[in-house]
Amino acid sequence: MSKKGFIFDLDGVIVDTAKYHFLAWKKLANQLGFEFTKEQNELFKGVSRKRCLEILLDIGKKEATQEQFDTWMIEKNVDYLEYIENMDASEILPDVPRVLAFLQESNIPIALGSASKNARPILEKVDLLHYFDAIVDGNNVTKAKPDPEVFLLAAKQLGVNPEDCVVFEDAVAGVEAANAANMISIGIGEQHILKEANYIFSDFTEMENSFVQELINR
Ligand code: B16
Ligand code: MG
Repeated sequence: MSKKGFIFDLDGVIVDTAKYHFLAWKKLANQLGFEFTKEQNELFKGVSRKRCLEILLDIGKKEATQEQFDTWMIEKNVDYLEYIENMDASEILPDVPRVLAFLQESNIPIALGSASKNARPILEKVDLLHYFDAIVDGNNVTKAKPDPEVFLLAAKQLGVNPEDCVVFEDAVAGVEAANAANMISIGIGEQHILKEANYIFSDFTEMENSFVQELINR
């Protein structure tokens, strides 16, 4: 049995920050004179901030100079930071601490693999930072998911071979990135959306410790 590593995505796996991203993007869209819906926000999950703004401008059929683009990226993030300011442990998705604690008690190294540049402060706010041996986020990568860079870097920082890593992901692009990295992909969400994942659970309450133990033993 070789050494295993477990990698968690942040938004949609550990906490539901998608609702705050949505409010901030909606505010910007409205300010620019168009609507932005929850359905459209689905396209933004797991996608980098820059790519999100490109998609938003496509939706609103807006052109932007480089200067405007940069300003809107900053404005969106300032609003997002306001929305997440008061986040606390009550916003952790169900049973995430149970799985993290089980892995830690089993001496399994744990990493975060997120597209967000705000990942570390969010983990601090919800008091989960102490579980993580490595944090790879939007500040450390040059290529966004579905490129495997974020997960390969996380494996490297954990000192674990990519094929011995397990990834929990809620986004299609994230599952693709995990598969491209040759890792075991566990989709957290809906079966028909995450069908490329090796295993799919609607959330962590559906995943027993015995399943996590099987992954460790593989
Ligand atoms: P930020 P994840 C992603 O987080 C979000 O799903 C995505 O909607 C967001 O645009 C991206 O982080 C960047 O976030 O603006 O905070 O850098 O799912 O990869 O944890
Ligand atoms: Mg996600």
